[in-house]
Amino acid sequence: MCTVTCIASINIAVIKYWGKRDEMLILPVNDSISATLDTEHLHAKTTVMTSPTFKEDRIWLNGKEEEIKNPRLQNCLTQIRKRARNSNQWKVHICSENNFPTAAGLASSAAGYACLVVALAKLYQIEDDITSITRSGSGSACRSVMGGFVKWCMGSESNGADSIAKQIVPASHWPEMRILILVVNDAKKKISSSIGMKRTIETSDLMQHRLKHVLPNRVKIIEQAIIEKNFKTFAEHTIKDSNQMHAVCLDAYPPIVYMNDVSHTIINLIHAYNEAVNEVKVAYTFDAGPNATLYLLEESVPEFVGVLDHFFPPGINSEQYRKGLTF
Ligand code: 2P0
Repeated sequence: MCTVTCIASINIAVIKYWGKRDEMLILPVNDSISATLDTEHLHAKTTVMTSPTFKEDRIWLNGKEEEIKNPRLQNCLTQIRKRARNSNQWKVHICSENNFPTAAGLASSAAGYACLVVALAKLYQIEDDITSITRSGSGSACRSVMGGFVKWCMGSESNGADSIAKQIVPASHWPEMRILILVVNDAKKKISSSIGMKRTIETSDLMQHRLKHVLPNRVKIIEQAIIEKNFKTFAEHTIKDSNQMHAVCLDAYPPIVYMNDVSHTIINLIHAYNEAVNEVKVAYTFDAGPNATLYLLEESVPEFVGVLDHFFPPGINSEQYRKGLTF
């Protein structure tokens, strides 16, 4: 028997991946940029095992057996076995656990597939670049293979050979950076990212404006801001990109709405706070769900957590916030 265990963390995009140009190969319509959290907190932990006694490939997610025939999972397994350097033909058993809510817009599939592919690559002794395999599991997973700030370059080749993730800077480059995740609702989202992206690409006019006139510049600006540790520029573009992703979702037909009233209350609070301190100290971003991720510097954490505690006192559920809070 052979066993490998790996841990991979979620990543939170500041330039959103939203739209595919090739659904089969999972090739994006734009470059995206994210930060991968350290492995201490929100992570997937995956153990892969092979043994001559295993009769079939099997997978357990959070302790429950799931369908191994899932096409994306099959894609990953097929590609791994094609590139294997050893001649291990034994069946594989996969056990994966997330220590955070699955499919609630917290990039669980990114951490899960990154972790799975890294573990399988170790098991099958694959040493070359594996971002294309992680991408075939879940697009954003390719960004979770690396730490720090990571850019997934859309690439231009039709086979996806140059659609790969690259580290912009390691986490140690900006050690003062902190990420807070505000879990508004941990229920499974109603419209998956894949369906949301497809509908947006097919029906949103605003999406064309985003792709042609906004993103090429924004990607360059935010990359430079990360390298120069310019928080103000980084924060403003992070906020704008989140809002634009949700704007193109709303522009899709039928419209897609991922944020709820609590999400909007958080947005209002952050703008009010930044105005009150006369500085952009906190940035927010929302993925395909109502939960907020905040980027802020270490020095701002105590005061801002105090503000959060004041407006969102622990122990009150989000339904009460919705009714009780106005800014
Ligand atoms: C991102 N999201 O850049 C964006 C922002 C959600 C909102 O990447 O279809 O689960 O598997 O490639 O990777 C979520 O999309 O989609 C995502 P697939 P994935 O983080």
